Amino acid sequence: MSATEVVKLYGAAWSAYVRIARLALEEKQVSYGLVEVDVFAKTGVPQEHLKRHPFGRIPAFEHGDFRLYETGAIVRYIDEAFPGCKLQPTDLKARAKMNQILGILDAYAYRTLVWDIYVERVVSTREGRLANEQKIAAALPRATVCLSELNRLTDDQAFLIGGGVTFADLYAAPMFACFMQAPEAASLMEGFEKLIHWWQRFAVRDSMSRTSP
Ligand SMILES: N[C@@H](CCC(=O)N[C@@H](CS)C(=O)NCC(=O)O)C(=O)O
Repeated sequence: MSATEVVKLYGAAWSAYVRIARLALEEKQVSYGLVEVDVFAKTGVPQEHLKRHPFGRIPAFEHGDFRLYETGAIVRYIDEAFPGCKLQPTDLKARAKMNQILGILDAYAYRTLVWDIYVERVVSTREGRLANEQKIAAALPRATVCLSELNRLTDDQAFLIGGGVTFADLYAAPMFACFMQAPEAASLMEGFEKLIHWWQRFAVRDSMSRTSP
C-alpha cells in the first residue's frame, strides 16, 4: 500500500474519537478528507456507514481500498504506514505508560469527563434541556481519580510522556477540549499542576486548531 493513496476518515468533527484520528493524521502531515457521517440521525446510523463500522460508531478509516475501524487500530496504522515523527515511544517503559494512559482514557475518562460531565453540563444547556445533576455528581469522584492518575503518570516534560507527541496526548487532548468547557473542570483540576501545564501547552498546538470542531 502506497503512502500516496487517498486517505478518508468517516465521522463528525464534534467527536472526540474522530479528533484523535485527525490529530494523528495532522501530526504526521498526511492529507485526508473528512466525510461527514451522522450516527445520531433520527433514522438511525446510515446503512452505508454500518458496512464500514458494524457497531455504528465513528471514526471509520480508509487508505486506498484498505478499511479499518477502532481508533486504536487506526492511529497505530497511521503511525506505521506514513513517514514523519513517530507517535509511539521506543523505550519499553515509556510505551507501557503511554498504553496505560490510553487504557485509562478509553475505559474511564471518556465516559466520565466527556459524557457524564461535558455533555450533561455544557451540551444539555446548549440544547435547552436540564442537566442530570445526579449523573454529574456521581461522575465527580470518578473524574478526580482519572485526573489524579493522569497527573501522576505524566512525566511533565514537553508532552504527557517524554519529549515528543505520543498517542497519549492525541487521546487526552480531544477529551480535555470537551471537559475543560464545563465549569466543574476548574475545581476538579486544582492541584494537578503537571496536567494543567500539559493542557496549556497542548491546547494551542497547530494540530489542535486545525481540528477544532
Ligand atoms: N471504541 C471506539 C469508540 C468510538 C466512539 O465511541 N465514538 C463515538 C463518538 S466520539 C460514537 O461513535 N458514538 C456514537 C454512539 O455512541 O452511538 C473507537 O475506539 O473508535
